[in-house]
Amino acid sequence: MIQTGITNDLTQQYISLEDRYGAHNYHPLPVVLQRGEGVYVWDVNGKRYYDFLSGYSAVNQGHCHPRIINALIKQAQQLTLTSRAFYNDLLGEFEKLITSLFGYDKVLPMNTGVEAVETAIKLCRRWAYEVKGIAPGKAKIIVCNGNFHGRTTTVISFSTDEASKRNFGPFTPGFELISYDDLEALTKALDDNNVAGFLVEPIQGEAGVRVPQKGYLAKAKMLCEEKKVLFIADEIQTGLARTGKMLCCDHEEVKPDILLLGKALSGGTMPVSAVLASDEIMLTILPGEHGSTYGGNPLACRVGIESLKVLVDENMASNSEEMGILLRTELRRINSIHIETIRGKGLLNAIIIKHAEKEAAWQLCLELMKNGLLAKPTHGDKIRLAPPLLITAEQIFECVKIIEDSLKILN
Ligand code: IF1
Repeated sequence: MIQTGITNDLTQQYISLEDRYGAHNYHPLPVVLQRGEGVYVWDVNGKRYYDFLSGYSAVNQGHCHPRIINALIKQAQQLTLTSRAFYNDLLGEFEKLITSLFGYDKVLPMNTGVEAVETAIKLCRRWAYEVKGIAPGKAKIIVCNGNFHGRTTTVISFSTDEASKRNFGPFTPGFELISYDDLEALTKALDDNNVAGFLVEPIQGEAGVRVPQKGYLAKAKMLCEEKKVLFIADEIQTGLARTGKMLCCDHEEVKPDILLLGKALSGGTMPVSAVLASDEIMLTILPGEHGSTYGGNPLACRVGIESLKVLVDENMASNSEEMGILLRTELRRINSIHIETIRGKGLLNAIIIKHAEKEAAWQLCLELMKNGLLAKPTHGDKIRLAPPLLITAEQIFECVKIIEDSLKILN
């Protein structure tokens, strides 16, 4: 039985149910949510919270955005899944919209983010052997320490987080780890004709919102170009207006060779992901060589179209940019001995807590929860602050006040 130290019976009832019948693969905050709207969520007792996690950036458009929900409902009553054995009347429209929005020849639709990552790994290897001419089975993909790209066995093969990979071996070969935000290390690793790709998060989310030095992405892309290596940007968390631009790579005007999107591509309703690339790369996969049951289903396409349109129509990237600057400015004004640093871009931010006590960040999150704001620690001392992108200045000020008041619990 998970003892959460909470008094409320109703909450405890739900938690006990999950404890008894569910795998223990998460350690959630002791709050049971029942409703969401915009920047808010409500628990089973009707208490309202600001959601500062946004489903790990899947709810950029805000909870239950009316346009996205209406599109979902309407399509759900018409046609949800055809499989790719047949055409459907929405996939082409979705493909045209997303490829023209981001400037690519083709898109391969998948479901979860990690499926997009796996697809990119297969595309990169296929391109390596059939276009670049690397010897079969020799292709290498460079990846970064501190990465998070999902939880399949191949993807955790190159994780540097022990908890994500312990006793899940044997692992998939063909990956080379270098330090993140380290151009010298990248240059050295690229000095190998078997390198096919460089897979990188423009900002490392799970590692605690690690923002690389200015110019890192542009220089890395240039180094890859010089060596005919594919620059693969995992924008599953940083993309879709989260960091103040439609893509985090846009801050440095970098055009990835393969672009990965997910999470907010469906506005937090259902898993929708996408891999975008040129014809030279994408057409190395022939009919019947890759796919998935739900990839490109009409429901996902309809929701994806509306989710992209909402981001553009409601100027969410510029609001994310402005509100992010306001949030970091106001957080830096808090004069707390417990704040080591504040970092982020747009509305992808983190507070790094300085405290002798290991559990300090968790304790702070419990206090934030009590005061009406939900956030979660990542890797011990970092608390990600990533509200939905429609948050207003007034709400930012209110949330900073909640954070300032809650920090006192650490005194
Ligand atoms: C969990 C965080 C973790 C991602 C990037 C691919 C994926 C993710 C940059 C895979 C997914 C999620 C997974 C979720 C918690 C969250 C997460 F980084 F966002 F905080 F775990 F590290 N690339 N991130 O961030 O996408 O297959 O999950 O759709 O696993 O607990 P997915």
